[in-house]
Amino acid sequence: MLKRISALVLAGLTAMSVSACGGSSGGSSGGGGGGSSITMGFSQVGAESGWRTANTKSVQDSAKSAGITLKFSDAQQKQENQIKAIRSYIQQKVDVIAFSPVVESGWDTVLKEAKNAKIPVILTDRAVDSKDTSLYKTFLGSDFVEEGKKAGQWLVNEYKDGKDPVNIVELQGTTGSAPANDRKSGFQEVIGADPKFKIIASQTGDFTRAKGKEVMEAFLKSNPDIDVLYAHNDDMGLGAIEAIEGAGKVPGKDIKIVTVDAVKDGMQALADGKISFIVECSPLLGPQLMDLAKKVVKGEQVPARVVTEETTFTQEQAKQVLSSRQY
Ligand code: GYE
Repeated sequence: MLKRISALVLAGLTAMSVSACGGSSGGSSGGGGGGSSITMGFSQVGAESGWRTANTKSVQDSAKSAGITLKFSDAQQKQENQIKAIRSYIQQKVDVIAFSPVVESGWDTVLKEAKNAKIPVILTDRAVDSKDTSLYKTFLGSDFVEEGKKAGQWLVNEYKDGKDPVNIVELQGTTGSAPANDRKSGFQEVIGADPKFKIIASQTGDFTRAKGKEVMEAFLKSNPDIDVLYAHNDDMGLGAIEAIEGAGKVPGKDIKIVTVDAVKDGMQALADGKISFIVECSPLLGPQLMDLAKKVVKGEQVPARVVTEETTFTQEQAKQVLSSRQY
C-alpha cells in the first residue's frame, strides 16, 4: 500500500483500539470491535463521484467490523439536507455524529445544537470554517492545499524547459467546498510563481462526470488553444476526456490532463495515456473514523487534526498498481 498514516497517528490509533477492546466501554457486550453500544449518525455529501462511492463503502464496512451501529444518510450535495440529518441524529440521541460537510460555511448553529445536546461531532473528509473549534472533536481527512500544490508542481516540472505561455483550463469541485477552495489555492500558489502559466478559464463541474463533460465542451468552444486541463477530481477529468475526444482532439497529447483522487477509472485513463498525472486522495477513511469515534464517545483525547498521507501517480506508476487498486 502506498498510503500510510503518519507513524505518530498510527501509534495513537493502535493504542486506542486496543484500549477500546479492553472492555471499559460502559457495559459493551463486545462483538465486532468492542463498539456494539455505540450508534453513529453519519451524513454523507452524496454519491457524486467514484471517490464518494468508495468512501461510503469504507464507512459502512468499517462500522460493521467495529461493531458500531450506523445511521447513514445521503444529502445529495445539499447543505440543507445535511443540516436536517444532523438535527434528526440529535433528536434520536445518537452517541456520535460524523459528517462530511458539502461546503465550508454555515454550520455553527447546528453544531452548537449538537454541542448543547452533548453529542460529539467528528468532521470527516471535508472541513468547516467555524471559528469555534470546540464545536467538533477532530477533523479526519486529506490536506487539499497540499494536493493542489502537487498538481502545480507536476505542471511546473513538465514545462520547465519551455518559455511559451501555457494555457490552462480548470474544472473546479463543488463551489464553496473545502476541496475546491484548497485545491485551487494550492495549485495557484505554485504556478503563480511563473507568469507563463495562465488560467484562461475556470468553472465548477460539481465533482461529477456529466458536468465535467458539459463545462469542458464550453471551454473548448470558446478557447481554441488549451494546453492543459486541471480537474479537481478524476470524474470531471473523465467527463472532459469525452468532450475533448468529441471535439476531435487527443487527450494526453493535444491537451494534457492533471486530476486528483486516483480512483480506478482515473488510474485506467492514466495508464492509457489519456490523463498525464494524478494526485492521490484516499477515500478509505472508515477504519480511522471508527477508532476516533470509539475514543470520543469514551471522552478520551484525540488529535485535533488527523491527516491522511497520500502519494502521486505517473502513467508508468499507474500501469504497475492498476490491477491491485481497491476502488
Ligand atoms: O476528491 C471528489 C469528491 O471531498 C475529497 O469529493 C472529497 C472529494 C473528492 O466528490 O471526488
